[in-house]
Amino acid sequence: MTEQRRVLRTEIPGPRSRELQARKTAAVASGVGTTLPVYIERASGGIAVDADGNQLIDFGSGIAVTSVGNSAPRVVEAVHKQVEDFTHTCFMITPYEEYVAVAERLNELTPGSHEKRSALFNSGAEAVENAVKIARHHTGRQAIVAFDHAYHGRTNLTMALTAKNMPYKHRFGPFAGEIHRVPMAYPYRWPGGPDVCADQAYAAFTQSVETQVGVDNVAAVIVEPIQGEGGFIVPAPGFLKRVADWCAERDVLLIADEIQTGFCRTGDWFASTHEGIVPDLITTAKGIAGGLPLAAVTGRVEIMDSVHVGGLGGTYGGNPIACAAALAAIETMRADDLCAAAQRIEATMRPRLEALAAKYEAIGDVRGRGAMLAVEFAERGSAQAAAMAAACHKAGLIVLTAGTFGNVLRFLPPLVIGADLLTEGLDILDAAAGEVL
Ligand code: PLZ
Repeated sequence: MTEQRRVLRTEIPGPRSRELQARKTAAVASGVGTTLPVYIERASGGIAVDADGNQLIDFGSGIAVTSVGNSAPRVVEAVHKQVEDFTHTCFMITPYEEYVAVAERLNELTPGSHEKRSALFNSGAEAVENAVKIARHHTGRQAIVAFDHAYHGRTNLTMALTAKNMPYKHRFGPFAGEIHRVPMAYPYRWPGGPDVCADQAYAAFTQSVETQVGVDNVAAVIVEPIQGEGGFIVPAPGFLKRVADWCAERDVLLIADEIQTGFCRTGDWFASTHEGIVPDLITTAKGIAGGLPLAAVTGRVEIMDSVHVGGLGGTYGGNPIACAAALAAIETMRADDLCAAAQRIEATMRPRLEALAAKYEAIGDVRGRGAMLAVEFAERGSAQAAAMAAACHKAGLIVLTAGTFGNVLRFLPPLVIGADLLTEGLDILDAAAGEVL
């Protein structure tokens, strides 16, 4: 395991990373950006080591993926064993136990005690695509309702579901049809203020769907229980429960996209639980497999099994190595109680972020849950968030930005980060605020 200590040997990025970035520019399509062009050679716990020997504190987890830490011991062991046993057969041709075991775990761990089935895929976007396929097939309807500030991926259908134009959709159309957008109950930016947000957003949702889409045309409503790329927007209390009840009363399916919020990130296995909702279908990815590419759709048996044999699949979906990693990652979350770890991270971070917000007028909101926390700047431009991120990067702290207006600084530390590193990261953030705000 890498020594859990921040070390700066060169400026960030250092000479070796700059060399590699020049090679990247010459070889990799420029549409694939890099937030912080330090080239990583090793990582574990809360530390990433770059090509110049700098050791950075990780408050990003590769966008909420390495919740169990990079190269988590159980994951490494399981992957080693699997890679020696076999690497691929294609589950649709000759199956294997690991896929079935991941489906069993997902059926058990996702919200609701009803009977479930799961199907495995490679990426979050692919899971969302399949959730929509299944919802349309089962209901015989086509319309999908998505929210302002939503992020669901970069493929054609998921671009249509994603709200933000730049950089995700700009000049990539035409987009898939039958996607309808409604307002999100976003307390901090709600025109009438947070107190009326849930009521008014719910009224806007029902009115828009009932008058513009037609309830009988709607297959599903898709929502992130905390919006991720959109800026860690926690819906106004009670809003999602009312949307879920509205769906249930009309046989409209509720799809929870828990790709970013899932697997202990918010202090529970899934963020839907905090909202008191039981989705009909749930999409997962990211944190599921400790860094290996795996995604899933899990849902009610009658919905999942409505699809004809052969209607779902893909060459690599549920690859055995990714499945072995997922079983080990899930075992780590369970055995080491990483939901409690996420709650402890919040207990340390939230008061520090609130103190920052009290000190600097530029910070308008502190929000999130568990180890998925953010500050939003009052100004809608991205300048302050970008300057804060740059100052943190320079000091050896990996942080990410987000938000429709690019003005959110978000924190997604690995759930296994040590208390000392967490505090040191927050001290760096304080210093950056002193410099920038
Ligand atoms: N749904 C809720 O957060 C991925 C995307 C980063 P993939 N979020 C990070 C970027 O700029 O591409 C995400 C998500 C939610 C779906 C997805 C898509 O998951 O595994 O990236 O396809």
